[in-house]
Amino acid sequence: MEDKGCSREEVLSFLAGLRAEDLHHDHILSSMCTIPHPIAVAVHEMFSATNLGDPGLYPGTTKVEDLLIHSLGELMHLPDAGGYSTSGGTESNLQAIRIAKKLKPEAKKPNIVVPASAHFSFDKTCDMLGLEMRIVPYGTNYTVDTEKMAEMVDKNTIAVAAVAGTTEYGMIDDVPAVARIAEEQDCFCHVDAAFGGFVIPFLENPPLFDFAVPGVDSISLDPHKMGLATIPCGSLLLRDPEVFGCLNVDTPYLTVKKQCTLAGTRPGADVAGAYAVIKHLGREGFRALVAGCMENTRRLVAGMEACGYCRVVDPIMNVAAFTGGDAPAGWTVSHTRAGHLRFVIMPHVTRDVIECFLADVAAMQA
Ligand code: 0PR
Repeated sequence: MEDKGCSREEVLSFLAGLRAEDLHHDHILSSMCTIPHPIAVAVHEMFSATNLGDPGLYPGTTKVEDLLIHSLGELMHLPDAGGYSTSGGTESNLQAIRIAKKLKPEAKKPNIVVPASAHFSFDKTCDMLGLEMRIVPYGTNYTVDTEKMAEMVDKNTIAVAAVAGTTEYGMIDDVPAVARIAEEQDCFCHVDAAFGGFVIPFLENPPLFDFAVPGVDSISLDPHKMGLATIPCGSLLLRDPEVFGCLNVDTPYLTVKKQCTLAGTRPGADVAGAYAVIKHLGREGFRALVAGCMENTRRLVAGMEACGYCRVVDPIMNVAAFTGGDAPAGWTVSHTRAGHLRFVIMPHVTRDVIECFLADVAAMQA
C-alpha cells in the first residue's frame, strides 16, 4: 500500500486496463457463469453494505434471503424447504455432506457414494471431512449406473448423491432410483442441481429430479449459474429445515445466538440480486431464456456435425460435447475428463456468437 492514495480517476483507469485483459464473454464457450442480468447488478450495488452473517442488523435483507429461499423451494416443488444462500455449489455440496455425516454418527469409517460425473467439490468435501469417496461408473448416456450404486453402498455410507445437470455433459441422473437406494440404506440423499436447477424446471418435459421425488433430502442450486445472478450466489435447500440445527455453533456476541452456515460474514448483495431476477423474469422469462439456450445448443450441434464432428450424447440441457477435433484458435472451449470437446451454451452465447464460431470452424477446415 502506498502512503499517499491516488485519485478516483487514476484508480478506475488502472483497473479498467486490467479488466480489459479479461476474455470477452462472446468468445467464452466453456463457462457455467454468464453476464448477470442488469437488475441483479443494480440491486447488488443497493445491498452492497449488507451482511447476512449478523441478521439482526439487516432484518430487511434477511427477509429477502427468506423470499429467495421460498422461491427456490417452490421451484423445487417444496415451498417450505429450509435453506440458505451459499457461495456456490462447492459450499452447498460440502454443507450437505457435513449434515449427512452428523446424521449418521454410528458410521465408523464413513463413505459417500457419488456418480462418476460428480463435480470436484466432492473431492474437496471428502478431504475436509475425512470421508472415503466411492465413485460409481457411468451407465448409459453418461448418467450414473444405479445398479452398481446399489452394490457400492454399505452400512458406513452416510450419503449418496445424484447430479441433475452434470458439469461435463449436462446429463440428469435417475434421481428416483438414487433416492430409493438412500432409503434402503438409511442414508442421506443429496441432489447436485447447482447448474441444472435453473434449467430443468423450464424444459418442455422435465424429468423428476427435485423434492417431488420422495427421499430427496437436500439440493444444491446456484443462482450465479443459469439464474443470472451476480457471483457468488449459491443455495443449499433442505427438505426438513430443522435438520440445519445439527450444524449450529454458538455465536454469543451476534444478534442471533446460533449459526449453521459455513461462512460467518455473508453477502446480502448477490442474494438480493438473485431474488430481483426471479421476481422480474418470472417462470415465463426463465422458460424463454432456457428455450433460447436450447435452440442455440441444437444449432451448435447441427453446425458441428455438418463440419464432421460427432456429438457424444444428445444434449438434454445447454451443454454439448463432441469428438472429431479441436476448436479454432481464439475461442475458449474446454475438454471433459474423457477428452471430449465441451461447450456450455450460456445466455451470453447467442445465435450470432454460434454462427461466428461455426464460420471459424469451417474456415479452419478449409
Ligand atoms: N456442482 C456442479 C454440477 C457444478 O457444475 C459446479 C461448478 C459445482 C457444483 C461447483 O460450483 P461452484 O463453482 O459455484 O462452487 N461448475 C463449473 C465447473 O467447475 C463452474 C464454472 C463456472 C467453471 C465458470 C468455469 C467457469 O468459467 O466447471
